[in-house]
Amino acid sequence: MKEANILKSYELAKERYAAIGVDTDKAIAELEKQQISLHCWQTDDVSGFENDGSLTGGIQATGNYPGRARNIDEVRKDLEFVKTLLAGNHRVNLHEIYGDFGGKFVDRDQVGVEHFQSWIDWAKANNFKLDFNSTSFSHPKSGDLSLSNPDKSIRDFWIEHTIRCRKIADAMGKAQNDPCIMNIWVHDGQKDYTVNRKKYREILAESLDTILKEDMPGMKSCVEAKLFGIGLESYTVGSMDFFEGYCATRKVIYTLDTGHYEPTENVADKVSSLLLYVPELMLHVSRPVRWDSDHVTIMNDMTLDFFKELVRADGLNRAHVGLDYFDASINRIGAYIIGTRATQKCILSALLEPLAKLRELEAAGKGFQKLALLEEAKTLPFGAVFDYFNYKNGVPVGEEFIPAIEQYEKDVTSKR
Ligand code: RNT
Ligand code: ZN
Repeated sequence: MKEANILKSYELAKERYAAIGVDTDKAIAELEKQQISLHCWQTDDVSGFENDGSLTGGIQATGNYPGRARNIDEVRKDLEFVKTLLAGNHRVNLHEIYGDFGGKFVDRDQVGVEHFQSWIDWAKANNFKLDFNSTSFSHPKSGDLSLSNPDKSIRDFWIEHTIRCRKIADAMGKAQNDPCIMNIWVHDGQKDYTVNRKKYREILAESLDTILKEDMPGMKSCVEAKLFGIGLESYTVGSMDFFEGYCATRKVIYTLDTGHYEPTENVADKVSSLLLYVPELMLHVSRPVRWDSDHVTIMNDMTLDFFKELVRADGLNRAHVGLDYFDASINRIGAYIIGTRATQKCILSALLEPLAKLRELEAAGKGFQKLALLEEAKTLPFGAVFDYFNYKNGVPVGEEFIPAIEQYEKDVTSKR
């Protein structure tokens, strides 16, 4: 895109937004500060480096587009390239199975900081901050129940794993001088009618209490609620109700994955209630298509509404934004960029809402005027602001990232 056109369009857009009381420079500055945690598992379809076993735990990556990252160097190379196409400084979200195990098998109850030292060094060298996840899936002991398993030996194995993961996250946070956000998602559930529903939930709460007992200043823990997993359709131990109650009473961060609710449920409306009772939110921005399919995030109504609600609830600074999808059917790097940029678009769109005016109108009972302004805001020159944001940060504007990714595919991923 021509530089002069980007600048001219932005000047006009800025003026147009100013007329309804919105400062576009301020919105851009806020968006620049907003880190997005890039989920490492988009590079390799949630495989990791522990072994060649299949993906279990009720999640599935569909498709076999060529070029997935096969080892730690390829994952890092892909992430370094992704970074060149994104405005802002971002984070990398690692799962335990992405440890640097040096070709040896390291079981989950044996993992330690040493297996992530090279990640800590790499992150520092590449100006990334790290986030972390314990991994309860894709393991012989995963079964249907991990932390909620009545069998003490299995439960203790997963408790040990998760405590070790917290220590790794703590070390990451201390090394980067910024808390590492560690997510705990367990797939625990049942395929068919479950009668001891309360029992497993009691056990899960107890296990989590044990895991979270020690305060670790370098990290923050969060727990992820879910509707159901494949093969675990009838019962999910860590349901939304379970984790809402847990997070509210224990003051733990609630992980809200936008794919983890009934397809017709309004995910955006959860934000303002959760923020009243839980300390912070961790977001897994995803796109469910009929189910928790983890399609690539796009700028759709759900994602737009979601970020608008966050901004309207003054909650953006209480939310850690991360992505969670894994589409193996298209170019994986392209999927990253589409999803991250879509998330940035939705955040920007929320920041550009004429909120002060809308609030004023609502308070004055001016329903028609409020609806009219909401409608008109939809066709304001948003694109010119987003283009300028990317231009200002020296990354491709508009569709210009497409050839860059094609080139990387030609040079790198197609040769894998
Ligand atoms: C699964 C959860 C979870 C995983 C990742 C890999 O439904 O969303 O967050 O996607 O941990
Ligand atoms: Zn998730």
